[in-house]
Amino acid sequence: MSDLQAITKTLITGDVKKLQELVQEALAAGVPANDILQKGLIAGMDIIGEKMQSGEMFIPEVLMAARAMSFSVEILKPLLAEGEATSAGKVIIGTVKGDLHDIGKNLVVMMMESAGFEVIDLGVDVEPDMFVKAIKENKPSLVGLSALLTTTMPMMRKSIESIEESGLRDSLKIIVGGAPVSQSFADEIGANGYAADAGSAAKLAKTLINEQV
Ligand code: B1M
Repeated sequence: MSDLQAITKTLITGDVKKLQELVQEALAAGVPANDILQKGLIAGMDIIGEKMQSGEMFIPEVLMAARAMSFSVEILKPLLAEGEATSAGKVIIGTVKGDLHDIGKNLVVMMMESAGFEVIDLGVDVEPDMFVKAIKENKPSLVGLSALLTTTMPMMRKSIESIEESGLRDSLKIIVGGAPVSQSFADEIGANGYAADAGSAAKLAKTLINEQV
């Protein structure tokens, strides 16, 4: 079994200690951090998703795997993120109301911070009004909305509407992302952009903020 296959398999078991050891071993063997993330950990999460759907895995087991993934991402963090000294701008990010998925959103936070943004992370299950309140308090250049469920995608529209109703929409850019989200959905709900992954989200944020100034 390759290093990456072992990582995928161990992620599914949710064994934090063993997974961390395997990640360290793969790094020591010269496997690039991004391959460990994409081909080992995220590939494992996709299998977990299939197992959830087919009823082979249940929520407590998925939570253990999610925890093991988060601890392992901590090891990769310094290698994935090459920080910039200057501030690229202020960003507010959150997973929308009704949605508790945060692994992808946390990767977006990490990539944005490493691209030099000051990121205010509102966490998960964020009410539209919480975005509005945080915008008023922090005056960001950009807001990022994450959703992993088809049932919470409408909350992205609702969050953008609340920002519009508060009169703050023209002062910032809004980007959306998450597995069920697409460019056409982003256009439909009036977001400024859509990013498929964490690296693209950081690049898109830079492009949009540079357009603004
Ligand atoms: Co959930 N879950 N889950 N889950 N879960 C999915 C999303 C699902 C596809 C699994 C499946 O059935 N195949 C399915 C959704 C189906 C649908 O809506 N069509 C699902 C379901 C149904 C549910 C529950 C309803 C299950 C239940 O209770 N019966 C429930 C809902 C709870 C809730 O949110 N209210 C639920 C619960 C959970 C756990 C809590 C157990 C756990 C989350 C733990 C956590 O996040 N702390 C969990 C997990 C782990 C998953 C899967 C297995 C993995 C998600 C993940 O972390 N992926 C997932 C299946 C899957 O995705 N294959 C599944 C890895 C992560 C790096 O990728 O999040 O896509 P991702 O992020 C990417 C991009 O999407 C993008 O960049 C990231 C990095 O590249 N991105 C952005 C994300 N946000 C972005 C924002 C941006 C830009 C890019 O700009 C702002």
